[in-house]
Amino acid sequence: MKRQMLVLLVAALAMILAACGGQQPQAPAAEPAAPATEAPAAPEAPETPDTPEATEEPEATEEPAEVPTAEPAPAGGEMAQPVTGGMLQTIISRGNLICGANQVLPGFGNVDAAGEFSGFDVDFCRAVAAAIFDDPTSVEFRPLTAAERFTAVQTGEVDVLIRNTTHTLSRDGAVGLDFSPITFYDGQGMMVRIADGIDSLEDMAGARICVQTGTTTELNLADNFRARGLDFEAVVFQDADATFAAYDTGQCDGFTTDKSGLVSYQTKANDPSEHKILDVTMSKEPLAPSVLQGDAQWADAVRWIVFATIEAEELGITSENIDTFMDSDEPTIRRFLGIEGDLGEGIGLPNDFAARVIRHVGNYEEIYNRNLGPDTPFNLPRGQNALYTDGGLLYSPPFR
Ligand SMILES: N[C@@H](CCC(=O)N[C@@H](CS)C(=O)NCC(=O)O)C(=O)O
Repeated sequence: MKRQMLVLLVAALAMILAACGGQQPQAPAAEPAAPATEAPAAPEAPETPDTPEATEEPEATEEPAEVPTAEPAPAGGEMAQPVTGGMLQTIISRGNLICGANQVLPGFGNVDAAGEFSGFDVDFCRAVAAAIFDDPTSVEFRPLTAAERFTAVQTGEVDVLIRNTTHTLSRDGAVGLDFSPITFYDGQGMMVRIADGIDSLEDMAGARICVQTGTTTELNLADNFRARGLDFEAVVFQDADATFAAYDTGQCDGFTTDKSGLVSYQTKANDPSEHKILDVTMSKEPLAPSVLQGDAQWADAVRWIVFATIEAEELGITSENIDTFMDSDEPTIRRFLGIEGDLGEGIGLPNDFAARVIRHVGNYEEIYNRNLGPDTPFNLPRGQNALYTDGGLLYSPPFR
């Protein structure tokens, strides 16, 4: 009788475990180009946390032993194999990277009449291509609106999304993305017409505010005005240019988005000098590249390509002077440039991936200055986007 009870108990337990599911460490998708789950129906993916991705096992549940390491295997122990053959292999076999980009945001992601993409984010797409193919042009840009961008990652339409996208918990979790290091620390701002005499959000009670849907912007706007006890009317558009055009033609009292976006859009105004950006920051908008969750190796590769640009700035290595470092005796520099060691191999990249990135695209400072620096119409001070050694927030872990 006791035995029968035990058997029943074990069977019941097995059924419960099976029903709960997701208890196994999640294997990386063999074919990441295929959607891990169905795309959410609503375009505002981040605001629908009950998307199917919500049931996905977080990456952290993977066995720590799966992390490739340059250290020798423990005596008598089996080394777990690095994750291979996922997205990175698909990209290499295809022969180019497909990067989700913006096409309407000068300075960050923009396309000209000849179809040429440029911008800070776009250069990070090129950096990823340079690391993989030793060729920054081996990249196809897929222009994506705010509403389209997450579905494009979820369905495998793009390999990586590098498009003024804020890292948030719901995007990391329910939407099913994995974020790379932050490439641009931003915050939401408000643009108004100088002639309207508005100096703060408090002067905007009852204002009509133009805002794009499918963004963190729309949510922060509501939070900020509610917190101040102010009424407002959101005038919402799917399309960024339409949102700004409505403001620029006087249909709204204010236009709100990330401050980087405001600076960019101000250059598109009929008369940029008629507008100003209020001295208020309504949110944290840490902008970062992202990939589909579930392919640890691909996420690692993108992560360390971004870090390479930051580390190179700290080491003083630029696209101009990189050759002078090739016979350096400094172990840190030799490892970083792949002259010795096999750091790249551990994340599925060539050992000289950082050198390729710097040679073809430049270090963080070069990328920043080329697109946003003093010689551009934006002339954005580095601020939080300076190295930690200069009082900013940029910090790369060691290349060791
Ligand atoms: N960082 C915010 C806002 C990003 C965003 O999409 N901003 C708009 C306004 S500047 C944009 O780039 N729109 C371009 C488009 O949808 O084509 C987010 O991740 O939600």
